[in-house]
Amino acid sequence: MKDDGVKIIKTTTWSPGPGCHGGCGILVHVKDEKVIKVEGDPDHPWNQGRLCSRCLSMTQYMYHKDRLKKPLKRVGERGEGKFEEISWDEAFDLIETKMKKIRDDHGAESFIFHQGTGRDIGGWISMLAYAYGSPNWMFGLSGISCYTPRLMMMSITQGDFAVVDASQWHEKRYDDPEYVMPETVTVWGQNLPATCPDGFFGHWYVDLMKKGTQFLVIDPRCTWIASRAKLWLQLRPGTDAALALGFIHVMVKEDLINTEFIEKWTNSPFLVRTDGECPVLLKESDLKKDGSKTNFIAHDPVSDSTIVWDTEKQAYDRYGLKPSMEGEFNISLTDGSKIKAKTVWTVYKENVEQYTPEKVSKITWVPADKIQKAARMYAKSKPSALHWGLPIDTIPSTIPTSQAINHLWCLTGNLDNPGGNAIARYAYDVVTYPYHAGGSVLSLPPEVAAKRIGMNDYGPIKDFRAWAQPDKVLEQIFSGDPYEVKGMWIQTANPIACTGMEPKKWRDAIKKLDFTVCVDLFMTPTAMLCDVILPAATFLEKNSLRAWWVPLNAIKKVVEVGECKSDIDINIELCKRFMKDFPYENTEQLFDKLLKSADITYKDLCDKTWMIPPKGHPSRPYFRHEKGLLREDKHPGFRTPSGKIELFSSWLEKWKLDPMPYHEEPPYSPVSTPDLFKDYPLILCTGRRMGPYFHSEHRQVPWLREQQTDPVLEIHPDTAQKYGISNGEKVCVENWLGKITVRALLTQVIHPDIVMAEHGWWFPEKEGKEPSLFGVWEVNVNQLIPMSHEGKGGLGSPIKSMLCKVYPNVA
Ligand SMILES: Nc1nc2c(c(=O)[nH]1)N[C@H]1C(S)=C(S)[C@@H](COP(=O)(O)OP(=O)(O)OC[C@H]3O[C@@H](n4cnc5c(=O)[nH]c(N)nc54)[C@H](O)[C@@H]3O)O[C@H]1N2
Ligand SMILES: Nc1nc2c(c(=O)[nH]1)N[C@H]1C(S)=C(S)[C@@H](COP(=O)(O)OP(=O)(O)OC[C@H]3O[C@@H](n4cnc5c(=O)[nH]c(N)nc54)[C@H](O)[C@@H]3O)O[C@H]1N2
Ligand code: SF4
Ligand SMILES: [Mo]
Repeated sequence: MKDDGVKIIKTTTWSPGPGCHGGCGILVHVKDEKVIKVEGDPDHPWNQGRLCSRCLSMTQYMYHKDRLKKPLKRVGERGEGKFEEISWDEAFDLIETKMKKIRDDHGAESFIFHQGTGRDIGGWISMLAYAYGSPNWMFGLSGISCYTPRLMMMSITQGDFAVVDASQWHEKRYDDPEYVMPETVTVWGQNLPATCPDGFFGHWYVDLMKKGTQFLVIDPRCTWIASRAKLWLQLRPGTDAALALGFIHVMVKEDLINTEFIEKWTNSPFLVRTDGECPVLLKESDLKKDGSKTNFIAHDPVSDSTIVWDTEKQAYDRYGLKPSMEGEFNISLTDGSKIKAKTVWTVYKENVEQYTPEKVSKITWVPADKIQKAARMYAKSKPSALHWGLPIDTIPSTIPTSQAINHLWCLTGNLDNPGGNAIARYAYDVVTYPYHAGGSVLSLPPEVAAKRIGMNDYGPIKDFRAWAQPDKVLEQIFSGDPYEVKGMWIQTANPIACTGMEPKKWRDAIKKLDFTVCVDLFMTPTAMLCDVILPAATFLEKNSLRAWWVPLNAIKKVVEVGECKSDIDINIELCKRFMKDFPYENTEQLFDKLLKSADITYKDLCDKTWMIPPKGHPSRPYFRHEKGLLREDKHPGFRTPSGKIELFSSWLEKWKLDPMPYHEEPPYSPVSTPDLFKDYPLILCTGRRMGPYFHSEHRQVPWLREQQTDPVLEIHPDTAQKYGISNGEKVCVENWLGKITVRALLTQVIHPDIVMAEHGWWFPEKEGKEPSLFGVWEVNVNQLIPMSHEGKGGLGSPIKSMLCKVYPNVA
């Protein structure tokens, strides 16, 4: 405490407040039980004192006059805007009665638990869903098109998620002796200085730039980083798989791959049966002779014969041979039949053969010589690190696209090495999000999990992450098939303004349900349609923790505002009402359980504020695959079924998806729908982030709103001229699904054949009740993007690559 009565408290950010995925260290200045200022904590290794405008505006956000401060109950018709304040006891009683009745009458699965992006919520909302008994916990974005595709593809390919190593695992950061600066960082469809997404802080790229790292940028727009890059490839949206395969083609042709790494750590020497319609990975049971593990094959030059052996180690010991990466073999199977087989690497090379720079250039619009140059720049740099962003998730071909890009670092050995792609695990393995029905907080019995919507349609929905599939959920709300959906709990989501594609369908869906609850901090277009609204606390008004990825952080309750409650407290109270033997009495008990793997109590973590795992811990780099730190069986290798990086994916094969990467056109494009393209001759890209705003949030906050008052459409000056549009003019953006009116921003950063629209817009100052819903229908670009276009595995959707026309708004 200083003399002026100001207390300074160290804590960590996480939603709600900035909204952001970041976990910055801050110093909170408190006077008379009120926050008067927030500043960056210079000692926190993550942000080292730096802060964005959203955190710096926290006082305006948390003490805003429009903040919800008491529970509300709807008293008029849905959407009429008539609510009355009720006490928390009344709210909990009402919710308990209504939700239990739906559970009794229709089964727990008929209630959907809907969240938005990954913030401090996944653990607590899935806990509530499971305590109630519903398997239908959902992130409402069509095709779950944010982060989940990335997480899943990296998990099934290499067993773990990986990010650019910007020294974030070290207390001393760039000065740590173990750390090596990346020679090149490739930024693939990501705008980090504005977005700081997913456990990464934008300033780290600026730090690396200053220290001499060169940048390769792949983006249809000339972003801030692109303007400072050594090489920038301006590709057509949604063609990233072709580009990555073009890189691989060049790398293989010019021998820019790390053969030693590929031989040792990937499944390239495994055998693929090639005499059927499509290549099939041969299983151990097909090959084994005496019950031993048989995975490798080689050509013995002495006897000129094919050797199939038990384990890699035995092969080395017994024959002194390395597995053969390449070749075609005649194999006798255990059932006596004879077949033809090739190694994975052989079929892999055949697959990439077709992606010549010339062909890829036609698909992507990137000149062939630039493709070659970029592939060389990426592959020759040592170490080389690569990060991809949201646009790789927001396409129906997200699975093969993520896979192709992921392979770049697997083929060059830039994985788990300093300055390459570091494997990112939750600090100390403290996990709150469930990755399967056996979640970290509560588990779901298999017969209940089996009712998850989308489970029977898509392998990834069945086996990874435990989300319900949102496109199928929306369809089922209207069809009632195979069972009726009766209610929705919405916590951290705004489907009408942001998360939902075809948002008018979501409006009708919400209004069709028997009972809906929204937990938010402000009245939103979505909350306006709900039956009960609960006021949530900001991160400065709650206790919580964060382990995404490092450090392990405490979030501390500093003050209270109105009667707002934290999401965790709200959910624990309801869990106790819905589940007889709910195991946690309060948040601290729950946190202590989650922190067991870090061997610390929540109270002690609060005293420290943050902790970084020590060297040698499985959640800290490097070279853990060599030391047996990644796998449960403690063997060297990766956390995949085979222990190898699976270039030919056994999971994709199991899900009846193509096991190797390929290019697929977006569903609406000049190539796939040439007739539509005649009427809608511009590619509509959406959702490039705005620094002052997090998605649909923050339009109320004066310091943020003054940075940008209304939504804009980025359009190239030549294109604007062609359509008679001048800078700042209101324009209509239209396609066969809908129309919005926004302001034209003439800018050379965008390709002439592409326009970029912002997402998440509504106007808190406009009429809230229907039909206006805060003016959301005038500006919400999601009206031009369809639902039910999810990709083959139930993941991905065409959020960033649609078609449209643009014309001056003369009305
Ligand atoms: N300020 C702010 N920060 C945020 C958010 C926010 O709303 N506001 N949202 C957060 C969330 S949930 C997310 S998912 C992240 C997303 O953050 P990022 O992963 O950085 O993604 P975007 O900003 O959507 O797009 C990044 C870049 O991709 C380019 N791009 C568009 N289409 C394509 C394509 O087909 N291929 C390639 N290669 N590039 C393309 C765009 O031009 C843009 O420059 O940001 C997070 N951070
Ligand atoms: N066209 C287009 N649409 C997009 C995108 C795009 O690129 N283009 N991006 C998509 C992506 S990647 C994402 S992740 C989604 C994001 O979609 P959302 O996560 O739904 O977006 P937000 O507007 O950040 O948050 C929704 C609501 O949650 C409230 N909220 C925030 N934090 C908390 C909290 O901790 N507790 C509670 N109870 N409430 C909270 C906010 O006040 C807000 O009203 O949007 C998607 N929509
Ligand atoms: S808005 Fe910026 S400063 Fe705030 S938590 Fe996110 S990354 Fe950190
Ligand atoms: Mo996202």
